Amino acid sequence: MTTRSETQTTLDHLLTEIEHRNPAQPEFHQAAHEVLETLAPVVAARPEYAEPGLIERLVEPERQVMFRVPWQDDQGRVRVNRGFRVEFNSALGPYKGGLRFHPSVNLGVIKFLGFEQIFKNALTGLGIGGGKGGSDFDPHGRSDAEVMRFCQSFMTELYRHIGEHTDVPAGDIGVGGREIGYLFGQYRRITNRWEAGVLTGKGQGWGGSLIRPEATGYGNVLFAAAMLRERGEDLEGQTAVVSGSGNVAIYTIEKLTALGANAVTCSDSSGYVVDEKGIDLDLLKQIKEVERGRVDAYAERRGSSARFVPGGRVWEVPADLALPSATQNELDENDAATLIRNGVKAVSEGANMPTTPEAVHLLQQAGVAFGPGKAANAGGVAVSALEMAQNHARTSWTAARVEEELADIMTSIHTTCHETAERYGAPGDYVTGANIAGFERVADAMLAQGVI
Ligand code: NDP
Ligand code: 2IT
Repeated sequence: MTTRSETQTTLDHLLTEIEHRNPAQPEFHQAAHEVLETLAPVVAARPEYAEPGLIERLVEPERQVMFRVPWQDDQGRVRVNRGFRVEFNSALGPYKGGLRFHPSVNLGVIKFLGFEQIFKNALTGLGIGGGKGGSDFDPHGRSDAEVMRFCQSFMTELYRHIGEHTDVPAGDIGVGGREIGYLFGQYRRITNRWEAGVLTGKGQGWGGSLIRPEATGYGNVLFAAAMLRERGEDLEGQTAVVSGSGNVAIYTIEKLTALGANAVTCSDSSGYVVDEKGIDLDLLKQIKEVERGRVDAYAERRGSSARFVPGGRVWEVPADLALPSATQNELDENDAATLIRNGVKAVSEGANMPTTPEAVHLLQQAGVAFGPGKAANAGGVAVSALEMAQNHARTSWTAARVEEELADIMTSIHTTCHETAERYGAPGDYVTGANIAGFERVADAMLAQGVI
């Protein structure tokens, strides 16, 4: 029997090898460290997981596709972007994960997201593998026609790699209902198939699931509420800081408000807004979803309760809860120290890997409940899988039914993470619980299916 520390030494060697084999991919290294640094207890306890090659296979994507995406802007100029799809692991089902359109996208970013997605999707308990894709295309300031031409060109290559039984993309940063519509249209045109289950996040009326737009934000609030319940508290009357002002942030604020909390901030890459009366969602939705504007417009139109802080971070606003919902590494050590000083009780990640490893450590040391993204934001992909189920059955469920299923899934993820952490000697540590529980499910499937 190998001890935990011997196992950790083996995992540390593997991490060094991952860094050498995947140079210049710091986000992927960070995600691999986060998972592999918590697996020693389970690998030491269950010898089958120490089988040579198992974890080595897990950290190597099954397939990685990179392609040229040429398109013409409104002036007729040819632009060239790079497209990606990383099909990371299909032991539990078709690859599943979003597409991100943002100038910061590169292979390492997509690999970090795809790697996270494997464990997140496993935690949902549904039959979905892990994948992610996207492009360094920047949709900001582009006309609808430009976005459409870009999406059509992107799908003209991507279509040969995806399919309802193979790989099912959805949205992420810069990809929402509009983009999914253009992507689906081009897929249908090229393949001459009405294959609803090839993409999720589709519009109502042509295969989309009710509650999919809301699911990530709603799910994260339910996860935060479950963490608070463990401590004998609830959301009622709590002040919350939320970063971002996109899909995840908006529906996080909506659910917080519905459950009696006061969400006082939102942000984008220009700065943040603080509104002591609580964010007015109708106004925020109008500015972000309809006008595709910036958050400073919110402060201008809201009146005296709100102000815009250019370049600032929402974490300096005192709050009981923090729900980072913009992007990776947006909450660092200094931010964590500020949150702790201001008495934060829980941090729950709507975004993927928004909290730096040093900040996670500080928060956990200070006794703050910390919900890692792969558990806390799994509601989005879970409802995507429910969308696939509805598509397969050629039916659509009521909003109430989808919301009920989402609530059950989030409760079950919380319980699984909590119990797993306790079982492996890390009570209250949701990072360890999520990583081990996700790993066990994927690893068991990989072992059963042989060396592939
Ligand atoms: P959106 O594109 O709808 O919104 C993204 C928001 O984050 C915008 O307000 C954007 O501001 C801000 N943002 C993005 N990049 C940066 C950056 N580098 N610096 C500062 N602000 C930034 O994306 P989503 O809401 O869908 O995604 C937000 C996060 O949630 C991501 O981490 C995503 O991976 C994760 N997530 C999304 C799910 C989904 O279902 N959509 C599911 C699970 C996780 P600006 O417009 O100025 O760039
Ligand atoms: O990070 C994520 O989980 C998502 N962007 C959603 C993926 C999906 O397939 O719905």
